[in-house]
Amino acid sequence: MSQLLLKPELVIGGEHRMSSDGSTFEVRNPATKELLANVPKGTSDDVKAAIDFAQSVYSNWSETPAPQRAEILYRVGEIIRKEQNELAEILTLEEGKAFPEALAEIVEGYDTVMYIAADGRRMWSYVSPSEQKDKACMVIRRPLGIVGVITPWNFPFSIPLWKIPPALIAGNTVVFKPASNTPLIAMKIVEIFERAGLPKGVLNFVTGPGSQVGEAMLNDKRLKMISFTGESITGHKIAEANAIFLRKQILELGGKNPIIVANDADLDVAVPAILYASYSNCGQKCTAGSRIIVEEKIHDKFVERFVKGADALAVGNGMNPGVQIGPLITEEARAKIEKYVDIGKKEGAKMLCGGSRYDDNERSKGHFFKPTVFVDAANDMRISQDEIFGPVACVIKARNVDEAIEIANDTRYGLSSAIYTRDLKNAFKSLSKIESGIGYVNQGTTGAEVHLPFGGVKDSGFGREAGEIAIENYTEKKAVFIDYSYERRPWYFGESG
Ligand code: UN1
Repeated sequence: MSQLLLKPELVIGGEHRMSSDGSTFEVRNPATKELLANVPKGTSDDVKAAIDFAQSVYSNWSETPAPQRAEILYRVGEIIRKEQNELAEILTLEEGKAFPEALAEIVEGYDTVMYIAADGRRMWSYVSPSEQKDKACMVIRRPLGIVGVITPWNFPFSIPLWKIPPALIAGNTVVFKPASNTPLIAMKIVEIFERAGLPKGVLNFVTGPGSQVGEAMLNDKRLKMISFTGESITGHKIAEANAIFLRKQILELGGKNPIIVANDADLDVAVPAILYASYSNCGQKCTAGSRIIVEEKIHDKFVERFVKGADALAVGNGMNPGVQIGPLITEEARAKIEKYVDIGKKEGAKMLCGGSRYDDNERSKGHFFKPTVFVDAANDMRISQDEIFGPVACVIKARNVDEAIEIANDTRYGLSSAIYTRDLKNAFKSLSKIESGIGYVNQGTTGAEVHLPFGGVKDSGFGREAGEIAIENYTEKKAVFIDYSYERRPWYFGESG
C-alpha cells in the first residue's frame, strides 16, 4: 500500500523540501494505526518563505490571461479523472472513509476543477449606463493577491479543491496548509497541479500544526484572504485575527443539522437516506444529520426502523468491499464520542443501539465505534446541541411540523437542514423558516452539488463557496469610469481653473 504514497514534503517556490528545523510528525491509518508517513512539521520560517514566493510570482500569474490559467486546471481535472482509483485509495488509507465514498469525493473534486476551469472564459462582470453623456462605466474584476487556504481532514480532497481552483483561476497565488491528519492526499493535489504545468511558487504547500503554520499565516498581513473550513471555535479565532488586517475570509464551520420527518414521510425512502446522512464518513461531516426531529404519529415506527438500520450498517476497514462506514479519525476523536455517549445517558436520553467500541480482532486495531442512536432526546441536552462529529444521532419528538421547525432553529448552528414530507406547504415552510445555508426536501442533509453555493449561517460560518459565488470570493470588483467626451465637465467649481 505505502508504495502508493508520496514522500510528503513542503513545496515552497516549487522546491520540495523538509521543514526548516527538520522536525516531522506521523500520519497513521485510522483503520489499523499503521504508520503511513513522517511528514515535515513546517515552521513560521517556512510559512514566510512560502509567502515570499507567492508574492514574487504574483504579477506574472495574475497577468496571465485567465483562459491560459484555465488550461492548467483542465489538465488537473484530466489527471484526477485518470487516477481517481489510486487517489481514492490514498484517501481511504489516510482518512478512513469507505472506498466508494472516497471515490465519490475524488469525483467531486474533479467536478469542481472542471466547473471552475470554465470560469477562465466566464469571469464576467458588467457594464453599466452612466449619469453622463459620452462616458462608459463598468465593473472589472481583480485578484486579491495571496490567498491562504486552510482545510480539514474530513474532506481532504474535495474541500481544498473548492478553494484552490477558484483562487488560481482568478489570478491569485496560494499558500495551502492541509489538516495534519491528512497531508498525504493534500500532497497529491499539489503534485497534480505541478504535473499540469502550474508555474513554481503559484501554489505553495506547508504542512504542520495550526498553532505553528496556521498562526504564522494569520499573522502575515501579505495574505489578503483566508479561506478556512474547520471547527467553529477555530473559525472564531481566525475571524479575530482577520479583523486586525480587515482581511477577507470565508469560514465554513460546524453544524448540528436537523432532519424533520413529517407524519406523511415515506419511511422506505427516508430511513436509508437518513442513515446515510447521519453515519456516512462515520458522522464526521459538518453536514451530518445529527438531530432527527420526528412528528409524533410516525415517531415509534421511524425509531424502530432507524435503529434496526443503524445496527445493521457494515462498519470496518474502508478498503474492504461492502464496508459502509470506516473508523473515526483518531483515538482522541473516539474518546470524545465516548464522552458524549456518557453525557447523553446522564442527561436522560435513551440509547437504543451502539455506544461502544468493537472487540473483534480486526476492528480493535483501529478507531472504530458503533453507530449510536439516542431517542427521547430533548433539544436542550448537550447531545442535541454540541457538534459531536461522530456516529451519534439524536431522535427528538415533535408535536407537529411547526414545532419541529422551532426545534430545528433552536441551535447555534445553521449549515444544512432537511425535511421528509409529501406536503408542499410543509416543505416550503421549512425551506423558508429554517435558518440554514442549505436546505433539502426528501433528501438527507449531505450531498451538496459543486455548482451551487455551500455554506452556513450563525455559528456555521461566514460566506459561501462553490457555485458562481466562488469567483466573487476570490476577486475584488473595481468600478471604472471612462470619459470619452474629451470635454470640460461642469464640475462644482464651475469654470474656475
Ligand atoms: C464538511 O463536512 O465540511 O455535501 C463539508 C456534503 C459534503 C460536504 C461536507 N460533501 O455534505
